[in-house]
Amino acid sequence: MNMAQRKDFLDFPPGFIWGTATAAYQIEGAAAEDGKGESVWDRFAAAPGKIADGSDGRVACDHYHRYAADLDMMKDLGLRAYRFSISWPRVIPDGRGAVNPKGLDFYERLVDGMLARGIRPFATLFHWDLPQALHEAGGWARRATVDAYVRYADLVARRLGDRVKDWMTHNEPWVFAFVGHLFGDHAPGVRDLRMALATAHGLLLSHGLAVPVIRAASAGARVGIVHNLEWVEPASPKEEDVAAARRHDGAFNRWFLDPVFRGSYPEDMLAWYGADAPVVGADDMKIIATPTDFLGVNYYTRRIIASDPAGRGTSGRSVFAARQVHWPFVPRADFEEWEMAPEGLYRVLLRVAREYRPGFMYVTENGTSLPDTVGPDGAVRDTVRLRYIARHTAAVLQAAGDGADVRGYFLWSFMDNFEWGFGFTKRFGMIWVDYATQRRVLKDSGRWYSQAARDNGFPARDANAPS
Ligand code: IFM
Repeated sequence: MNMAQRKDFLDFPPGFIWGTATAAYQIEGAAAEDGKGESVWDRFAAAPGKIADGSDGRVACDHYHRYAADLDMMKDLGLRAYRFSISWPRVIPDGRGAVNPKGLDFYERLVDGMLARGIRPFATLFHWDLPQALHEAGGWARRATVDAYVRYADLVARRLGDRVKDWMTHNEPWVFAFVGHLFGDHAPGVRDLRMALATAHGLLLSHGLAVPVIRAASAGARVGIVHNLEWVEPASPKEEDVAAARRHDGAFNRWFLDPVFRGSYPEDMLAWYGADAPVVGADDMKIIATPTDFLGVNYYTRRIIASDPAGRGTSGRSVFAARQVHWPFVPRADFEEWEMAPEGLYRVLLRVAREYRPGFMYVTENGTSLPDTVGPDGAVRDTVRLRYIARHTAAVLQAAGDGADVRGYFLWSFMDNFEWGFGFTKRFGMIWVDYATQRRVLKDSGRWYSQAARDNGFPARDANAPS
């Protein structure tokens, strides 16, 4: 059958990747097992009052012990790509000293387990679990941490690079830098703009330095970075609202895209940050702009922004003199700030393709949290999520049709997990997890996604989209 001709059906390009994603600290557990060192998240979560439900990632989904059964489920669902992250302190407990062979062995078992099941591994090297010792030595603001990361990237790529060919240096530097070092809601819980910007710079610099190192260790590897991007619109045509929206876009999107793809920080934001802007070494920007193969786009929301010098900015702070405005009628996720706006994903992909020419792209994360429960019939009827995924993947298809080279979509997340400062109160998975027993239950959305992956598309009516 010619799959491209199905009537009333959204056919995705041949070879489109339907994957799923997780991160080490959110699922692995085994936080102090087999020689793993302490990460900033172990330390942060242990402090009273930091996590909404008082939980931590010590056990999480116990994936460290249950990975084989989890991969079996992935295979049974017909998912052929898995984006996972490697825990730096599991591999090098203090970040820069002795290597922990058992840590590397775990990732080897995991990767071999994927390959044995026909699942393509997409590895992220840093998804926020910085070794605590490196944070105490000054964190990403120090060149020593940048160099330690490059050593770690080299070590992991040498060990796994014959089997892993898709690498991501960092996940969402914005979140680690700003939520962790300006807003203080994430580990390591610092509240200092200068520190946030220095952290972001260290992350970007380490990315640029690691790209050739990974390529050298993993022949034929494709290497990229993952940014969380938002579609931003001013709340009104008023000059101050337009300026606030531009500032939000500058802080959130351009501060991370411009260096990687243009080799410079945006001028307007450098002026806005003034003396807090990072110290930039002579070759830093050239290094950060080392050409990559692809960009990973994490998309969760659009934001409508109004000027408000004293008001709540993103994440409740006014550093950007802006405030988010919600439109009535737009459904929101369980995360109050997040509007369900698939057209924003379409626009982000086209904007990035046109303005930054990043090679190709993957949507490396997209998904939504809902207060899922298991019904008396044993099912999790998460119709809202199902529709969310259908509409967002339809937006990806539309963007691909309009010229954005997007080659895959990774649903966040494979299973419910530890959602950082929200602990276990948010459920993003296609699989529901009972944390007391570690029972897994496939949600309706997971069943739908599995079918879409097998069919490389789905009926247009699922997304209310024209076929
Ligand atoms: O759970 C996170 C993930 O670690 C990074 N991107 C956003 C997800 C949902 O908040």
